[in-house]
Amino acid sequence: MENRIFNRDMECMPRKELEALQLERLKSLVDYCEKNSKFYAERLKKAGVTADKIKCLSDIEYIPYTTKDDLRDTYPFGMLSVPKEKIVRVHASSGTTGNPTVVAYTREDLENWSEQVARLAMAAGAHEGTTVQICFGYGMFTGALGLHYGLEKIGAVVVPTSSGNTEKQLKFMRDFQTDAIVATPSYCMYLAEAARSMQDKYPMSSYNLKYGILGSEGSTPEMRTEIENHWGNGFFCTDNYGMSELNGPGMSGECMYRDGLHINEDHFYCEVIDSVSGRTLDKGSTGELVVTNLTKRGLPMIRYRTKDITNINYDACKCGRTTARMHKIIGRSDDMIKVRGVNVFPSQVESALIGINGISPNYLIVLRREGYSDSMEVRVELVDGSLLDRYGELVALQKRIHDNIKNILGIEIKVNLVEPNSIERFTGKAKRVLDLRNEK
Ligand code: DLL
Repeated sequence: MENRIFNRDMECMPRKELEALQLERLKSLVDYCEKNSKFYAERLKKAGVTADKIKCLSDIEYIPYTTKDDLRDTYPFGMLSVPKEKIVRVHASSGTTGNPTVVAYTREDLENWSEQVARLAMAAGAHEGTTVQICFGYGMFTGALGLHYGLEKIGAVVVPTSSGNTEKQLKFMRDFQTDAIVATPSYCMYLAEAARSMQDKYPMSSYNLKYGILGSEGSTPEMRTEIENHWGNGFFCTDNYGMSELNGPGMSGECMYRDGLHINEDHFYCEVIDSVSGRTLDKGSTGELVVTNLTKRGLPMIRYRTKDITNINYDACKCGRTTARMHKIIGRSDDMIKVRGVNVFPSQVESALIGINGISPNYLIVLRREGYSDSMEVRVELVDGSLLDRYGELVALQKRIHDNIKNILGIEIKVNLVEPNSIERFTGKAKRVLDLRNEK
């Protein structure tokens, strides 16, 4: 893959200049919020912060955090900083409990967002003329439209198939000779499995797929290798991160060297904090990511607590970009599950499973309460269902998986091997945990 950079001036800026620009933009954001945001004007006043008080970037610590609850409490438009008529787009998160979180964009916000996505999509391999199929669901989710406009800005040939309808997806992929797909890692894997299952009719060589711009959910490096092997022919995928509160996709993404996700730092100022005490951690430490969107004006976000766990590397990258790189998301402070007092991230289970022959990377963690204790079952799909009739082999495979997971987590678990294709597939974000501990 060629190393292309969409906006060299911004992405390769000397760090001193970049930090000066961040400071200037932070002051201007605080000043803007004092004058235009009822929500932030009150917060800033209470904290005794004015734009003049911000002398260096770490002075941001005077400002309190913003949380998802703030957005929910002010649903739908209580955090707007412009009259509603100045908003040209609204998105919302699904909101499984309570009010969804609504986010809104001015025209200028949309332009910035497209620029952010264009940079990352190019870092991931897209360029003018490449055919890119967007397999994210179009709608209130930011993934599809975010990538759509970013890719159009680059001049890519955008194919907005949306999610679902697997056979059609694959047909367009073959007929249009699609170069790249945009999807969640789990859906990209699912499409590869589906393509393989139709190999008699359409050989894998009938696809021209070269890379995957993946994101919106976590994937371990092992899962990535599995996806790449499933597509074959040198298929290469990158990880892309973002969240609707911070525009959507476009906050950070991997370049061809895949050594962390480049942050669009001229737009996003990042901190890492201890999620329990709320204390800011030293550079390089692992903790919860807190982000300030320096250029957003419709619905600004200052020190937003993402709940995502990562660390940030500020060294320059081989690709020439000087922007800091965040580690792949290690987990979420709220999808971390506590099992008998031990912290477990689904990603740990995923990395323990990958590389074991005979199983697919589709799994489900089922938690139950047995007496006073938690039990954890890891349900894993077999590739060959006939193994269920071969007791000796089945037990050996079960033991291997059990030992791998136990070595990583340090707790006892139960492994349940199940028929191929019996675990639910998702076209959007995959759900890996079924917590039945509070069920009677
Ligand atoms: O998922 C935005 C997005 C769309 C990013 C497409 C990348 C590509 P939300 O639906 O608001 O926004 O979900 C945000 O998803 O806080 C993370 O927990 C998780 N997430 C997003 N990208 C990644 C990733 C979009 N690359 C929430 N790795 C975030 C791990 C991710 N988790």
